[in-house]
Amino acid sequence: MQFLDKTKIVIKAGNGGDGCSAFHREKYINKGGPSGGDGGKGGNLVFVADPQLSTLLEFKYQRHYRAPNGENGKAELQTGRDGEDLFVHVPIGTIVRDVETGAILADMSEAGRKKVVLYGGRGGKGNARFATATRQSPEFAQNGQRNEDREVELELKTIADVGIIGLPSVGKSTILSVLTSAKPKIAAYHFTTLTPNLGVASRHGRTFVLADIPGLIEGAAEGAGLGHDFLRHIERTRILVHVLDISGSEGRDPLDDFYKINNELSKFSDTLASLPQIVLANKMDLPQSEDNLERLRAALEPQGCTIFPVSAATTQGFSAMLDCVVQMLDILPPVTIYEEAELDLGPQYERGFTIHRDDSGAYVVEGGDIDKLLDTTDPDSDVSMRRFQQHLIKGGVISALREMGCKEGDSIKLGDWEFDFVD
Ligand SMILES: Nc1nc2c(ncn2[C@@H]2O[C@H](COP(=O)(O)OP(=O)(O)OP(=O)(O)O)[C@@H](O)[C@H]2O)c(=O)[nH]1
Ligand SMILES: [Mg+2]
Repeated sequence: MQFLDKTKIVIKAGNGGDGCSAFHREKYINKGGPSGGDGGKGGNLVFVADPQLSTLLEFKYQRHYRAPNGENGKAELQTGRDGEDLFVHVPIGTIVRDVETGAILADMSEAGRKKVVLYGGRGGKGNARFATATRQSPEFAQNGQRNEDREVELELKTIADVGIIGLPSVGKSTILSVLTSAKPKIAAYHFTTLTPNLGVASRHGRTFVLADIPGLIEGAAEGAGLGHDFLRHIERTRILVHVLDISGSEGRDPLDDFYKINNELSKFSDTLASLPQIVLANKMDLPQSEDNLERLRAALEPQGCTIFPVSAATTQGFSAMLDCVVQMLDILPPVTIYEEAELDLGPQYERGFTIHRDDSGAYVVEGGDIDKLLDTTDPDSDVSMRRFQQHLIKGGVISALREMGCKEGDSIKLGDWEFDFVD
C-alpha cells in the first residue's frame, strides 16, 4: 500500500457571478426599467474529515481544487445560480496550512467534521439594484467578487491515544494485533511495517486508539532506516508504549535499546520526549528474558519508569498494562488540537491607496481603494467606466496624481489597466 502524509495542493473558492445590466423589453415599449439580475455567490471550499481515508496519496495526482463560480445575473431580474460548495475529503488528523503565511487554516481531527476554509465571492448586483429616483436607467452593474488560488500544505498527523514505538522486530505490530482487531503485517525481518497502523483496544468497556509505527533505529533523526518521519504520527498521542525485545534475541541489550530510542525521540521533538511512557518488556516466553528483566528493572524503576513483562506470542501479561493505560488516559490531557487561524472571508479591502513611479516613468496607483474599484467596475460599460472616473476624482486619486506632477498624456497604471492621464 502506498502512503503519503505531507503534500501541497492549490485551492480556490468560486468567484461571485457578475451582476447583469439589462432593461425590461416589451412590445411597443422602447426601453423599460432596469432589469439586470444579481450574480450568484461563488462556491465555498470545504474540507471534510473522512474516516474512510488513511493517506494523502490521491492529492499527489490531483493537485487543484477549485469551487465553481457563481453564475452571472441575467435579464428579467434573473439571479445567477450560486456555485456549489466543493468538498475536499481528507483523512482524520489532517492539518491544512497556508503556505504563504504558515497559518493553520484547519485541523481536521474529528471524524465527519466539515470546515469552510475559503468563502465563495459574493455576487455582483444587477443594474436593477442601482435604480434610484434620480437615476432611473442605470446602465451599470457590479462585478462579482474574485477569488485567487491559494497554495496549502496538507499534513497528516494521526490522532491516537497511545503510540507504540521501538526498534524493528521487537513485536510492535504483534502487540497491536493482540490488543485490537487490526491485522497488521508481522514478520521476522526488520521494517515489516512501512506505514502507521491503527487499532482500537477496549478494556472494561473503555476504548482507546493505538498507533503502531515503523521501527526506529539509531540515527533515524539523520535518516537511517526509514528515518524519523513517521514520528509525526505519534506526536499527537497521549502515552507512548515503548516495546523492548527483553530476550535480546537479536543479540542486542534491551537496556541499550531503551536509551537509543529515547535519544531519537528527543532529537525529533520536545513533545515526543516529554510524553508519558510505559515500557513493555516483550518476548518473555524466550530464554534470557528473566535475567534481562531484572537488570532493566534495577536500572529504570528507580527513575520512576513503569515496566510490564509480556509475551505477544502467548498473549500473556497484557491485563495489567491495559488497566494502567486506561487509568492514565483518565487523567491525561486530551490529544493536541491545533488552534486555527481566523477565517479568510475573501478579499478584504484595506482603505487607502499609494502612488509611485515605475522604471518606465508610469504612475502606479495601488491599494485597497483601487482593488475594490477595479473589482466592481465593468470595463465594457460606459456608465460603469464613468462611475469609475468619478470615484477616482472623489477618492482623491486624481488630485494626488496632479500633486506628484502628473501631466496630460502621462501613463497611469491601475492593476492590469494602463491609460493616459487626461486632465
Ligand atoms: N517468541 C516471541 N516472538 C515474538 C513475540 N512478539 C513478536 N514476536 C515475533 O517477532 C517478529 C517481529 O514481530 P513484529 O510484530 O513484526 O515486529 P515489529 O516491531 O512490528 O517490527 P517492524 O514492523 O519491522 O518494526 C515476528 O516474527 C513475531 O512473530 C513474542 O512475544 N515472543
Ligand atoms: Mg511492525
